[in-house]
Amino acid sequence: MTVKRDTDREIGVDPLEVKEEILRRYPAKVARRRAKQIVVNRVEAGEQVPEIHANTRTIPGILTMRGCAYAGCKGVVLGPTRDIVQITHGPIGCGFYSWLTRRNQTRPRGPEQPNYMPYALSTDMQEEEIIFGGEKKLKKAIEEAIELFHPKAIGIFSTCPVGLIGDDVHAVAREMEERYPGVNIFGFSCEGYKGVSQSAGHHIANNKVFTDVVGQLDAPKEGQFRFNILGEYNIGGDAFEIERLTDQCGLTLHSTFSGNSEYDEFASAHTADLNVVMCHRSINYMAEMMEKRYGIPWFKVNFIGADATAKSLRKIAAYFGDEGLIERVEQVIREEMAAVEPVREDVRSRCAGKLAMLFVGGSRAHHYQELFAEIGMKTVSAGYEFGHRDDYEGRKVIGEIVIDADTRNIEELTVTADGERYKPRKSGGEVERLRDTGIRFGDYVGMMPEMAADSLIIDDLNHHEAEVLMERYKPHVFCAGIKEKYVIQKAGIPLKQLHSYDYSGPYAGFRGAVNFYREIDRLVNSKLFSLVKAPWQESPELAGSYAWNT
Ligand code: CFM
Repeated sequence: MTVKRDTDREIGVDPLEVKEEILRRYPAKVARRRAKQIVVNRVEAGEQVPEIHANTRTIPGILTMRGCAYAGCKGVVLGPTRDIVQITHGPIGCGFYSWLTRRNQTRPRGPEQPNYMPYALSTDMQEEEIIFGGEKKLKKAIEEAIELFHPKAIGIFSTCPVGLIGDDVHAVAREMEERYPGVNIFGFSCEGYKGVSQSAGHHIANNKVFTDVVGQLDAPKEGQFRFNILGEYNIGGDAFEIERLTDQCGLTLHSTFSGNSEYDEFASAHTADLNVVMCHRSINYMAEMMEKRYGIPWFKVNFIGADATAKSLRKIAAYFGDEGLIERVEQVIREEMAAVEPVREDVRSRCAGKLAMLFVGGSRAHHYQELFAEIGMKTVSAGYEFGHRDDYEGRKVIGEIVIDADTRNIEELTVTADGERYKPRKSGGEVERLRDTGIRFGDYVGMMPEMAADSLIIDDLNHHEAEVLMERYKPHVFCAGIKEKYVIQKAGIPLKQLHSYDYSGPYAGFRGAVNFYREIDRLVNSKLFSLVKAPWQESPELAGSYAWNT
């Protein structure tokens, strides 16, 4: 299939028909299940949107885009931290393929400061350990790591076989901590199969970092207006751009979970006065738990998109309520926007009216719609790989979510206020006043209320469905990951990787927005893709013969 498209025509696609066409290919039972995960959007009063089925098991046999719980824990949440030694307990492939592929960057404060990110540490489990147990080898690995690096902290990440054979990584962590006082050693039961996707791994990571790291160090950073950013992982240097901006504004970024981060920053994060949440899916648990235990309020921000960045900086300034800060933030926005606007207008003149689709993880399919809108492009279809209903419909539905066996599998911590260190950061009256200005504490609006009616929302998109979308909508750009990239491009549609950024970035903040506009301009206006001829156009069927006994 190669998609032929006329530029700038009306969309003229009935989303319901597309949904029916998708479902027609499935056996009845599969079609019934998928029907609940494919929803035509409607937005009614009170941000009410249709219910979508999400965070449930992928049907066996379907080519999903999802990853595993280990990926969500080790790769996503802890991966970007530079000075926690991270040991993958398992076969070498799990450690190797989660090593640097996400393009999270880091910048140690000086040449003498530790940075373990360039290392892939694994116990390299073999048959012998599968049969006789791997705890001995794990202890040896920890010993070696301590001798080599003298780290402050070590995380042990469990892969599937660890759970299957019953190695107790937590007992090993306790034993080794006794042997090496001063090194914080903690294990994660993040076996790949622990959940229906990497989302389970986020939750497991949040829990352990909260119980074993946050609150270990009562050392507030120097500076005014101290806050943490949760759910920003410094892909392609995004966190560097955000740090540049918050520095200019005179804010004190205490810690980022976990882009460009250090152990001590996590350990003392409870001393900051505000948490702002970028990626709601991966870290909302931490925001909630820190609020309950330490009294730190949180609200959602978005640094993807120039207007969204400006809005987020304004919200943070309003929260601290200092006139000087508010003025500085306005000045930074003015200066930065002056550089953004001419590029945006120029790119918009070539991109307006073109169509985008976004199928990414658990938050970017929402955030990046901002950037497309800024250059006049429409998002006609979007979905998450592993978002939950609250990521789609907004946090207001959390109470209605049916807890199934897979969710119950993951521990939900009971968190209470810390006797000494709980401290409300704002009085009730101040919170009310800020709410009136539009700050929604402890809330996330979700993706669907911010999307146009009739856009097609698809959870856990698969290969067959992506093909139907391409044929019917003929989008000008399709955003997804490396597993989708070449299939889509062979059909003549440019694919922008929104996980790794295709070796580019940053895309956050004002400079990031400029990078993104330019790149999308190059992609959607390139003649290259109309010249692509997929191999199957010439010979639609593969022919082959077995070499048998020759
Ligand atoms: Fe959050 Fe992320 Fe994402 Fe995510 Fe991911 Fe990612 Fe993602 Mo890939 S934490 S949910 S588990 S924003 S690695 S940096 S790009 S799928 S949309």
